[in-house]
Amino acid sequence: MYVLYHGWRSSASRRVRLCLAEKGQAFESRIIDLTKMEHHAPAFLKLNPNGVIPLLILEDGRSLYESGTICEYLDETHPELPLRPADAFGRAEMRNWIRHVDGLIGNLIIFNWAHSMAKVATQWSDAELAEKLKAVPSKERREAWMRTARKPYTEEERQEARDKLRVGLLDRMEAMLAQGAWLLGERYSIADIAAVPFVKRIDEEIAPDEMTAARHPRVHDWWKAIQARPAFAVAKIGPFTDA
Ligand SMILES: N[C@@H](CCC(=O)N[C@@H](CS)C(=O)NCC(=O)O)C(=O)O
Repeated sequence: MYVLYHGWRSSASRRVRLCLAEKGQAFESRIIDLTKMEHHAPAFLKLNPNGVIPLLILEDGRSLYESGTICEYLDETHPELPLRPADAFGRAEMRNWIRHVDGLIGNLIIFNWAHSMAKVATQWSDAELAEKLKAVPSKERREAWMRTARKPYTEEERQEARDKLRVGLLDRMEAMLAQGAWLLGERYSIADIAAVPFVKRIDEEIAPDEMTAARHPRVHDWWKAIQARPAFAVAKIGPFTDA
């Protein structure tokens, strides 16, 4: 059986759980607590030098990271009910979209880390914070942890992030959905899966007013269709905040 190192609220983990659910694949769940920096432990970094979740351990013991790559791997190895376009061009477009959505993650972090991560990180002493930051492999994430612990994002920064998600995600999706019910046309694909965790957060906290039928009608319908898929419930894409 697959073993998935993940977090219930982690966006990238949610993608992989959705893909596993679409493929009807069970997995052994290993929760990584980001507030305890378990993803920066040496044993974890050995498997994913980027120090992020998710991480999938295959049945033969090999491991894979990067949610988009994992989803493609799962689709290739479980080809029934394909989640990728049948042609090379379509698959190339799908990868470009996933890469584009991945590039927006910083805008999500501004909102996501203000909850349970901030609750814990603000309690660390300067010495503890410095020690923890030493293990964070990327400069961007060191900065994100530092901001979360010491310098909360301002309302201006939050608005800028909100605007980037509206233009870079929702407006782009609205245009793509003119071609069909799903982002790449008539076939539900990993392109849709890639957007789900972002849209979930926009809908529940970041900019719910942008999700109305009046503001983004096609995204509004797409989101309803996504939530009606049996895999959505199986993947447990629940509320992000404790409230
Ligand atoms: N591009 C990566 C992004 C993974 C990622 O950023 N994971 C987040 C959770 S959604 C994480 O582990 N954050 C903790 C940290 O950066 O310290 C993927 O798609 O797998």
